[in-house]
Amino acid sequence: MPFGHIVIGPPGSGKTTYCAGVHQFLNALGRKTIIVNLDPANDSVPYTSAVNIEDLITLGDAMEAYQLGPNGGMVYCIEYLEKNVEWLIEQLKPYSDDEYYIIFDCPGQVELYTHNESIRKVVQHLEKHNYRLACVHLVDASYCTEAAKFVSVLLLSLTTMSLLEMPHINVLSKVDLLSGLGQLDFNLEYYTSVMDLNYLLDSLNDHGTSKLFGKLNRVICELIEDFSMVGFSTLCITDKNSVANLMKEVDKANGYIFGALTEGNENIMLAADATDLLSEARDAQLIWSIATNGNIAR
Ligand SMILES: Nc1nc2c(ncn2[C@@H]2O[C@H](COP(=O)(O)OP(=O)(O)OP(=O)(O)O)[C@@H](O)[C@H]2O)c(=O)[nH]1
Ligand SMILES: [Mg+2]
Repeated sequence: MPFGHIVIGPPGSGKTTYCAGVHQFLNALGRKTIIVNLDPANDSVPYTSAVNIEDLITLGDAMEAYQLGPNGGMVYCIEYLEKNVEWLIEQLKPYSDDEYYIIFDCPGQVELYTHNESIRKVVQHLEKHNYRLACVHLVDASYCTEAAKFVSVLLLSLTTMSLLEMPHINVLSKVDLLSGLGQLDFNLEYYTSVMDLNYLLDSLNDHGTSKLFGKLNRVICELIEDFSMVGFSTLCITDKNSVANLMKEVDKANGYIFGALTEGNENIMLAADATDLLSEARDAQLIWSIATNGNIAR
């Protein structure tokens, strides 16, 4: 019963860096971890993958054979992986007992998680073979700096959650870079806990937004709030505590914490247990000196 997680998110959100960092972190804790590279556009990666989609199909071959551009080629590669999912199962065989923890580095094409079904089908197939997986969805924390970007990220997260239908953790990545991007309108915990979105409406509607779109913005905010399914963890990949806190969430989501907690990682996971998501956001705000312009959302 191997555990693991897939790592998804828009281009440049930090997926490959995350895989390398978490791989190092877990191995240092004595947890045998492997990385599966499912991104045929990953040119030079900072890790050694145990399984690599490029041994099945390369982006270049797909583009050349079918005269596709990079986006079409990528979709072709992932659909090809879905059709040949038994290849992946076979490649994973040496790692298919619960001694191993598996991290899947996925491509950044957003459509693969919003309306194309291949990744979902590959995950479902792995689940049928008893892989216990969660999804870690990285989005760049810089989206917090503008209301419209933040709302679009919330919608993206909801759409992705509803397509993949698996245990899901949304993460604001590269939180250490926020301090260089000016002041946030609200404290970081406002963005991580996705509190009362009405506070964003003024900013959303301050560009001479027509009545119709103003109303649409309000309804979108209400929709996101009504489902209250989206929240965020924060991450700076070079900060051990930040990685430990996130791994605690992931271990809960895929059930690892109940099924395979071994000596070695026990202590750090217990230490991480002391943190909740709100205080994690408060700590991150302090550690990374993220300034706000004094607005308070209650
Ligand atoms: N400051 C900072 N930079 C980060 C962090 N995580 C990733 N980066 C940087 O963000 C850039 C993009 O990271 P990648 O890991 O290549 O992102 P990706 O999501 O795999 O990108 P694609 O595969 O192209 O979709 C790199 O320059 C990383 O060094 C972080 O936590 N903090
Ligand atoms: Mg990558």
